[in-house]
Amino acid sequence: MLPMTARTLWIALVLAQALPAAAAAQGIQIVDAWSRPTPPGIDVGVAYFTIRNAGKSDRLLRVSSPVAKSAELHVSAVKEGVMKMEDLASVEVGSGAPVSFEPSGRHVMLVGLKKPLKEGDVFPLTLTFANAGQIRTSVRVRGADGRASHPASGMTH
Ligand SMILES: [Cu+2]
Repeated sequence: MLPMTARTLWIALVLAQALPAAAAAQGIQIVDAWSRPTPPGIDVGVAYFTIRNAGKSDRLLRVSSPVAKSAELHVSAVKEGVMKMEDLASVEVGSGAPVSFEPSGRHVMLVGLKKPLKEGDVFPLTLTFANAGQIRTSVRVRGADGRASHPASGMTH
């Protein structure tokens, strides 16, 4: 048995070491980032992910990836029976409420791909938030089916 003072110090040291990991888990996390392979001749791709926010409210301002000339925030919506996309200036990320980017909804459009995306590829995506700053994630290219909910159109989103 350690003397009480040494034991207290030891516990304090253990807690101090645990703190950085705990702090990292409190902010914004990007999870389950994925993409689709691009069909031949198409230089536009897509990225989906979920933003988790255990901290205070924030706002996603922009995205970028070295695989494309530009990356845009879009939302798909059915208007008068037709699926259309609109630009999003930014995306609100409330505290505690996950924000999903998913087929037929919000997505990142990768415009001007430098090379086709193939199943199994992994590429970086950087998300810039108003408060949290830049957060980098890895996007994995899944099979062409991705998720079954994707509308059967020629486009990749
Ligand atoms: Cu789009």
